[in-house]
Amino acid sequence: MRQRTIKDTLRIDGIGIHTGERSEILLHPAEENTGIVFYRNRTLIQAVPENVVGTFLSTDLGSGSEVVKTVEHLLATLHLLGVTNMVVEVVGGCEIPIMDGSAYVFYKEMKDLVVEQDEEVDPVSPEETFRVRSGEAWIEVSPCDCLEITYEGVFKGYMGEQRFTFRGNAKDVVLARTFCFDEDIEFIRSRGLGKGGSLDNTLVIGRNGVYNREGLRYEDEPARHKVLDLIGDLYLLGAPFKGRVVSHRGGHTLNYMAVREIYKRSKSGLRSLRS
Ligand code: 3BW
Ligand code: ZN
Repeated sequence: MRQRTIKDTLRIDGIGIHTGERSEILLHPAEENTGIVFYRNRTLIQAVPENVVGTFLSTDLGSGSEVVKTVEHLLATLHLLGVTNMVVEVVGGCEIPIMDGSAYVFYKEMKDLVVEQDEEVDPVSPEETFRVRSGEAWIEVSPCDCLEITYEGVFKGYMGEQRFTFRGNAKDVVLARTFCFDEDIEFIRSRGLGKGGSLDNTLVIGRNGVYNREGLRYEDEPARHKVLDLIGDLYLLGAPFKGRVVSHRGGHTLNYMAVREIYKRSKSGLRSLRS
């Protein structure tokens, strides 16, 4: 497939779900073989596995003393749109804005700006089937001339078991919001996280229903959002992924374990990004 960027700089601002701070991101077009690069306080942070500095309730990148938190929903949008070259300048707070908790704003603002470039990119694809696991959670990665991502969740309360499979249609996942359970908020806040979290950007699930007045966007919204997160985390490979992934109760930490394993085993991708 051809490499892609966007044709104009796009500015988006909002608050970070974890820091609660306002930030503005400037999405800049970039030349071939740039990859996805975050830029903050004169520091460049390439979106590659080596730069992952955190996976607890978000995926965070860092280099030197600079950190950019919560990159997963923006990366998912870029992955879905096949945008391979971009500089994401982060001004103000150190976190990507959460917007409505989904990838919708990023997707809507960017989709008509995407342009193809002259050079090709080789997708990253696994050569054989393997699993990574942590406790009862696992992720299975297998070769396929497709992009197929399944999430199997066993959620608390009435959300119960959910399974959703993405087969290439971005519209199935871009609107799914991040979520949490009411009983977990105290713990999350005690860890200094979720300071910007609210009903405006998070589906908050209680014992018998959701707190959000507008309700669910899909009955399986949490499973769809988990797929969105996985699409974003997989883009840390530095090139579009081609293959089949099934995540059973995974999260950012397990996603990252799968990414490192795919990366280690793969021979393709944006070779120029590797030293
Ligand atoms: C809660 C949970 C997460 C909040 C604090 C108070 C309120 C609302 C939110 C984010 C992976 C899916 C969910 N990552 C912030 C974050 C938060 C995500 C983690 C998850 O989407 O599983 O991309 O803060 S968990 Cl009222
Ligand atoms: Zn998410």
